[in-house]
Amino acid sequence: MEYDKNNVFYKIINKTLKADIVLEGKHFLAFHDIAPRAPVHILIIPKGYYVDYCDFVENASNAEILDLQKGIAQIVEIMKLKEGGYKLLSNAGKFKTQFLPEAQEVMHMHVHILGKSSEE
Ligand code: DGP
Repeated sequence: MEYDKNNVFYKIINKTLKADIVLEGKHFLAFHDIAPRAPVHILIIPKGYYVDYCDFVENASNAEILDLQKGIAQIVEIMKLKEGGYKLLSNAGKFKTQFLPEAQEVMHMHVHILGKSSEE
């Protein structure tokens, strides 16, 4: 699937739409999900334009891939998620299951980081 710039994360990267940003790296942005499904629900996205996880891993540079992976670990640290545990989820396409009923809604690669801060 071709990347379509008509999506909200493209606007967040290009600062035409505001987001509650938690962390910015050279190649990624991490911000609070607008409709949180956990006490802590962060989205981490590459600044480069990739549709989904496979597009990202197949076409991004090693520096972009490493930066995003390290960014996830930094978010876990910053939001204090280690003690209580956390989940990582990246929706791609229209697949749904009973316990994870959402398909991909925003066609810009993103990873959901879900958990509960040990400070709460
Ligand atoms: P997915 O189903 O994996 O494509 O989830 C997309 C997520 O993006 C969903 O949890 C809601 C979130 N989202 C959609 N629009 C916005 C927005 O404008 N701002 C923020 N912060 N999150 C958004």
